[in-house]
Amino acid sequence: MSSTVEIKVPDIGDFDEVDVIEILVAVGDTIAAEQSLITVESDKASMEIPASQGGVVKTLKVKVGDKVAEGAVILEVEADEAAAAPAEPAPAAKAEAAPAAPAAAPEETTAPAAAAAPAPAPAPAAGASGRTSPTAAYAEAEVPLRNLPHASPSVRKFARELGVNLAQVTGSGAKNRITADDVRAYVKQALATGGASPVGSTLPGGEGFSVLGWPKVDFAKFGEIEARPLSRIKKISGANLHRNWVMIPHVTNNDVADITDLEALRQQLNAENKKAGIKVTMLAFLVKAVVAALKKFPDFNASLDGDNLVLKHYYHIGFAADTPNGLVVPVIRDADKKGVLEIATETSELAALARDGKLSPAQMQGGCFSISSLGGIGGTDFTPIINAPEVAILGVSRSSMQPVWDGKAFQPRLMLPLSLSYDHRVIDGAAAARFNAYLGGLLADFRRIIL
Ligand code: CAO
Repeated sequence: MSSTVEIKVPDIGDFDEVDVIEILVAVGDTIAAEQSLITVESDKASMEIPASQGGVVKTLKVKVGDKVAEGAVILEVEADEAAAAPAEPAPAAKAEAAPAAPAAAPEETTAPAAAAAPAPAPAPAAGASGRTSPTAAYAEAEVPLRNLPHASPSVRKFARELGVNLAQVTGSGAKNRITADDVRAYVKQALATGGASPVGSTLPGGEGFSVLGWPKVDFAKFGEIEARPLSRIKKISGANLHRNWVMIPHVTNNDVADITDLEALRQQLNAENKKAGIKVTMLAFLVKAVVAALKKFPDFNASLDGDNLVLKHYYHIGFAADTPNGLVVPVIRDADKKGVLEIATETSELAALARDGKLSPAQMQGGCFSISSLGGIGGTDFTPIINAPEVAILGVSRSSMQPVWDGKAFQPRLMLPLSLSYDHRVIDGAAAARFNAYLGGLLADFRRIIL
């Protein structure tokens, strides 16, 4: 049996209306649930809207250039009820941009060296200032919307970051759609042939760089294998992580904080709040302490835009959340205005939404600084990748009892490893060491937060 079903624009976060910039299906196409139907774009983000339902497209109700809001009908499908997907797709699952340093969020279209996750403050329009990025020229080129190469926003973004003009790339996907692999292949080809490469491969001194091609191995020759497609989140976060790692000069400052007293307070609060069902985690204290450190060191609460540092006067803190499909970075908004209990409640709610794939794009936008806590799992330190366009990220490993010399004797103290990765273009090593030491001091004596 079949029936006609309208597919509508789902919750699109903070935006009242967004522009339709791409139609990804045509009348007569057989579509699957979760397949991308259209790409929409606001002044800050672009995202694909997925199908809530599979079937055959009967009518298209939107065209490129239209403005649509939540609830607007995109198209009608002749739905095969047997194949129908009952649930509204989670818009977050389709949000462009994503797990950056660690995790994900809607795509920035104007941000400088990156774009992944947390949308920054109102970023100056592209081209507002003299950018130094080798990709700037392409990023700022005026491309008529109707002639956009057939590629998803994440692929376009990936290409932009590499300085690749998609008009020169041949698409291998359905209907000649350009995939991330096509862009990679194009870059590899350009690097392999050397010469005047169209990719951003020229170093400031004029000399080019070249890398070996990716090893192509027939693994099946050596034993049994299976190929498992990467999840959408992994694909998006992978591209973002790669870009951030390559484009940001990372340095990590490692320090330890004595959290013996804070852990005692945490346990006391948890005993007191047991009935209310609130679990205070170390993460909630970390968010609060990070806000205080950002206030003391404002350059950490900033984004690079060409020759300008955009300083933010708000404190939205992202935290990496591990989900079955990959990492995402939900954002605690206005963490400076919230207490530890409120932050603890919100982080656990956001982490649960993240695990269920139900975070909205808005819940992953606007971050100023990210925390990646592996403390509940293990490790002594690690190098978190900065969540561009942020300029620093705090990695937290597992606390452990250590002998600490108090001047007369060794005392057993609970020590928490703090790994602060920073963008060395913005932050000097001394400033990073001061930030980390200050943070450690706050965690050692949380009363200092109120000073
Ligand atoms: N040291 C020692 N123990 C810690 C700790 C630390 N730094 N941080 C948390 N723990 C303990 C907690 O006390 C808790 O133990 P109890 O249940 O006995 O109280 C346990 O670890 C689990 O903690 P939690 O999961 O309740 O809370 P959390 O704040 O540690 O984590 C969240 C929340 C969302 C950060 C976590 O679920 C998560 O997803 N972590 C992974 C993030 C990640 O993958 N980052 C890497 C990104 S880069 O690739």
